[in-house]
Amino acid sequence: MAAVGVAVLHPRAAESTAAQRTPERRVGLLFAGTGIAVFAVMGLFGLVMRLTQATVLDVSPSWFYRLMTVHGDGMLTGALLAMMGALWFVLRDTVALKASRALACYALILVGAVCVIVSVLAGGFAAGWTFLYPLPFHSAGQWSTWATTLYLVGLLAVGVGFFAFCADVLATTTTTYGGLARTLGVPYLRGRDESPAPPQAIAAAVVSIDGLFASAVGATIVLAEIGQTYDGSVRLDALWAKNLTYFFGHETANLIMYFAAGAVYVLLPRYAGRPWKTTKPIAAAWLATLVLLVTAYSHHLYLDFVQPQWAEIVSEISSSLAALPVAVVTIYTGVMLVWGSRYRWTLSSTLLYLGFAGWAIGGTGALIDSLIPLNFRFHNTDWVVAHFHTYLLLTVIFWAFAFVAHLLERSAGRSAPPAATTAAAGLMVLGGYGLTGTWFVAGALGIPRRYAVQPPGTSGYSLAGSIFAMIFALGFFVLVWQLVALARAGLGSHLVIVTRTDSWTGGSYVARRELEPETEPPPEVEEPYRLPLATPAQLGVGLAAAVVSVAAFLPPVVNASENSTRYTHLDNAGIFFFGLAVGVTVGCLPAVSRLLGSHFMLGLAAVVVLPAAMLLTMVPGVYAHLEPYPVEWGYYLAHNVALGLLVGLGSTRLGLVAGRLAIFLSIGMMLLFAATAGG
Ligand code: HEM
Ligand SMILES: [Cu+2]
Repeated sequence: MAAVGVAVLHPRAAESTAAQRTPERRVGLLFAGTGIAVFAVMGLFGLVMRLTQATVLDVSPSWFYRLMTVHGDGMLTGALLAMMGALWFVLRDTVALKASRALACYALILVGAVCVIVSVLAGGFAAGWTFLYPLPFHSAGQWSTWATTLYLVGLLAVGVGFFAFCADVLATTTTTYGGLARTLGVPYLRGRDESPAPPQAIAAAVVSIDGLFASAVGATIVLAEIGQTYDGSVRLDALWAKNLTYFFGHETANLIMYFAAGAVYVLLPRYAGRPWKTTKPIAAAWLATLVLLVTAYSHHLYLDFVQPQWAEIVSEISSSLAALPVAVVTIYTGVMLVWGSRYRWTLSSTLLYLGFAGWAIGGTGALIDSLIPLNFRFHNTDWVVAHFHTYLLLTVIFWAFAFVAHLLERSAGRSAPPAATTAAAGLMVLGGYGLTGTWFVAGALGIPRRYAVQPPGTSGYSLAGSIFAMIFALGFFVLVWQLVALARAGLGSHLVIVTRTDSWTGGSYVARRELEPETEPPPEVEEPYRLPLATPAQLGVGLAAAVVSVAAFLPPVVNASENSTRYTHLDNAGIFFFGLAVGVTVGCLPAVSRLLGSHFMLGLAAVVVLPAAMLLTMVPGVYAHLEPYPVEWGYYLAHNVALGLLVGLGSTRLGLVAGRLAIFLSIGMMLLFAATAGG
């Protein structure tokens, strides 16, 4: 049976590629299948929007903006899900990720998505997927507060699912490859490591770290806005709010691409018959990306003159640089891998290859827009819509299709007929680039984005775009039809028919049994992972931090803090920090750690839920009326200490890398919240 699913691969890769194991296959299909289903529905909404701008359909503006909001959120979530599944699938060859954890994250994301859909379609929420403050609170009678609340809660659930996924991937991958520095290839770059981690592991570490940053920052702004839904006295600082929102928004949209790159490092070689090895340029590029990913977002604030000038300069430099490392290195090495390899052209591998073009073209469009003199012209025009649709639709979505085709081709043991592959790919390329092409032209002419009713005389671009979108849809139908055929051909390929003898009657019967997996899953890494504070010196640092933060309780500090909401929040953050430092230090004591055991999921829940609880109770509506009463106020402070303590204990269950990062992020959330919600 070794031949099952291998016939479609390159002969050289077929020998070294392990047969697909059931858990990976199922998780991959679930994530990517959901992503593609979401894509189909949201694509239809996209077409309706474009036809409205073309004045062919007569959808009211309030419905246009609802569709736009749910389309943006839905597409990004669907694409992210698909690529999370793909990266999980390729990592699982060497990293013992647990399917149950991936499924828990999936469930949370789904619950969040349902909340968002209800808030938009039933509640009328239509502030765009970026929910930029204060728009959610100025609905002009289009939606009520419950819709805003439900929308924000939905985003929070999606973010929590994503955070948990990243924490698990980071903890397990870095433990498997011997720590963060080694996984990222730092000793290898310095010539001290002969066998670096494979590129998909490097990518996984980088995207999960940046994913944790993005979701922690996103959660902070979402929680601050939720605070305003039940405490009308809360006012956020609009500039801080915008910074946090775009940090989260830019990051998440961008990360999808980098998740995808990680998966392609494994999938492409299976058709090229050559391994995609870690090289110094690849390792260096990902290291640079780790930093550039978090500094590039502020190109969304070029037009905000109150933003400090140094921040604008940093963002112009990092936005320009961000495109270079991974994109160029990956596209170049990927195309070289295919070049002269007798590449095996199947449905999957064709889409993989075509995806590189979207990344190069869309990336160039982004780079052009990130240069300040040009941004004056292109800011908030259809140019922006053009560039991100180019790499999301023509790269990420192509790769999502390619990933599912890869799974199905292998269980079917064949690919789609060449004519069908050509038709599907050809129609989608023509339709896709036609669609984004009309946006590039419209943007260059200055047509603004996010206008339900576009400037008079420009509906021709929208009409052309709509026609191209329908051509794309035609290609998509051919593709789905082929995928269904492959799925049916592969049904039961993991089962074998065996003849058994009934032990009682002695008669024999035929039964189907799961094929024995030919390869063992990777060995599980032992939990709990290495502790965040491992040596006596590190424990000493934890203790010192606790002692220093006692200052937050000193009467002069407390009195001074009562004069402004911002300082009250800072003081609360200090009190939380005290609890946190104690919790981490105690949780890392060997005896206590043994007692706590290996409760990764419980630790993760503490790290995710409790900082959120802290921020939700940090609004004046909750604490202000307690302040005059010493005992009640004491309870409030004790509650903050307790939350910090439990977050600290929880973080120790996440291991050295994810645990330390979780500690850092929970403090960061408090400080960012104080800066934003103190206004
Ligand atoms: C299937 C073909 C697609 C069509 C026809 C389509 C159509 C549209 C249209 C008409 C808009 C509004 C543009 C404007 O501002 O005037 C839009 C916005 C958007 N689309 Fe798509 N789209 C497609 C695919 C995708 C994909 C694959 C993604 C992401 C994976 C995506 C993500 C977005 C986002 C994030 C926005 C911005 C929403 C906002 O401004 O709040 N779209 N799309
Ligand atoms: Cu951006």
